[in-house]
Amino acid sequence: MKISPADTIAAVATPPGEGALAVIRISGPQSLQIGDRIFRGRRPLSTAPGYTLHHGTIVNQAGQDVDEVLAAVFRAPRSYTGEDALEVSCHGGLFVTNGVLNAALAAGARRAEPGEFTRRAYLNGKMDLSRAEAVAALISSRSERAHRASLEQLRGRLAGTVEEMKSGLKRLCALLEVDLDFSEEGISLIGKPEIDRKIKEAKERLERLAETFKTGRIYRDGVSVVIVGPPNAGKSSLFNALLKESRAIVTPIPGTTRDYLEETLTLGGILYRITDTAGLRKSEDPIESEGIARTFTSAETADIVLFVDDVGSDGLERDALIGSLPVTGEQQLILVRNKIDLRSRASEKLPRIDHVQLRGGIRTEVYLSALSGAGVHALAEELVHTAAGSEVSAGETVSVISQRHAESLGKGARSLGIALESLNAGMANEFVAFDIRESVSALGEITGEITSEEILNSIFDEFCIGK
Ligand SMILES: Nc1nc2c(ncn2[C@@H]2O[C@H](COP(=O)(O)OP(=O)(O)OP(=O)(O)O)[C@@H](O)[C@H]2O)c(=O)[nH]1
Ligand SMILES: [Mg+2]
Repeated sequence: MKISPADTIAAVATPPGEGALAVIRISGPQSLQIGDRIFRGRRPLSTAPGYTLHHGTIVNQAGQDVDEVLAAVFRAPRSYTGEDALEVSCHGGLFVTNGVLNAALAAGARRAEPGEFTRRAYLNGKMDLSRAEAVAALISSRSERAHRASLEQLRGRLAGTVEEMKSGLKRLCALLEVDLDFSEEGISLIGKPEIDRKIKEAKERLERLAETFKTGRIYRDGVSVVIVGPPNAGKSSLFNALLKESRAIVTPIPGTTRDYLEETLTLGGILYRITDTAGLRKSEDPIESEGIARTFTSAETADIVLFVDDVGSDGLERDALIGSLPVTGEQQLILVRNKIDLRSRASEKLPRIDHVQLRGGIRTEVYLSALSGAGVHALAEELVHTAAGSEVSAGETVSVISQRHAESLGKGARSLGIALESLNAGMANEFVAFDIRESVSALGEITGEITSEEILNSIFDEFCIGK
């Protein structure tokens, strides 16, 4: 991205399509002069104070009226970007918004790159990098928890925690270095056990924070759940029951589902991407075989695998089938015993959840009827419980939503690990301090104190234009 802060940039900030209103954003040193060229109102915008609204008409290069608008004037540094800026609210619709944008471009503005407004806000010190990233996350959040996590980051929760840890580590460095100055005189300001404890504490905190990314990822991307099992087990029926709509075709013929189907669903504020797949069996039919191959692929990448079988089916066959799935220890497997309504004894017709002790660990077994709906709600609760179970934040209220942040936190923790080793190997304080400083600079990457152009590009390229 070529960026010159001397450019004045413009973009439509609202989504394309028809709407009651749309906003065109203009930011940069020439904003108000460009405003004067395209806006006809009671007074020239360049004479207006910041935070004022003006009613008028946008006129294009050919002198034609484009739309009747409201223009908001912002003066540096009191704007989103920290520059002089204009926000023109016009009527929605592609033709009008493009008309206003084109008028601004013809009057000297340049089309903004994706994320350029927020990038400028960051470069002008209006927000730290973690907050700038939170803007993108907030816009793209699709569930309540994703929204909450990104809003907290936008409000600087992560930046605050990181700053606090950085100053603690810097203090420790200072103590170690002062100690270095006096060590010849045999005075020690801080004992080794104390240093050891402080470094360890900080390292563990960084590790815990990095760990919250797992949950953060769940909030941001949602949880993927794949329904697998033998043909006719009632997978599609369960898929429909969870979605509360008749989305997948259900028939008594085994092999009904050929290709997989994916839908989203929100449970307990978390977004779930649920996939119904083709039943697992040996098949001569090339279409069905391809469907089954896809079932394996889906199972491989899922967070949660729901293995559905008929409650009356043979356990050995089922376990062999489960064993053939590419499910790792990182993934959760829930066994769904379906069709309890067909059981003869009244007590067996009741839905329930069992936690069965197996050699490899505990397996959750949910007894339900996808047909009658009995037990489906309990399964939904179990799904929320399973996803929330990975909230291993252990008292952390901040959750990391960006991989970049998780990596920097991990890097910071590793440097502290090296500092601990140096300390315990009896190395001089300056070596210990050096590694602590490394950790501080890894943390600095999160808030953007230390960043390369490359990192900035990768962050802001993900933004939409106009943001
Ligand atoms: N009695 C009873 N029948 C069920 C239940 N769930 C599903 N069925 C029936 O079982 C048959 C197969 O259901 P599907 O949902 O199509 O099964 P599937 O696992 O998707 O099957 P394939 O797509 O062929 O792999 C249908 O006739 C369903 O009505 C249940 O809980 N009780
Ligand atoms: Mg099916």
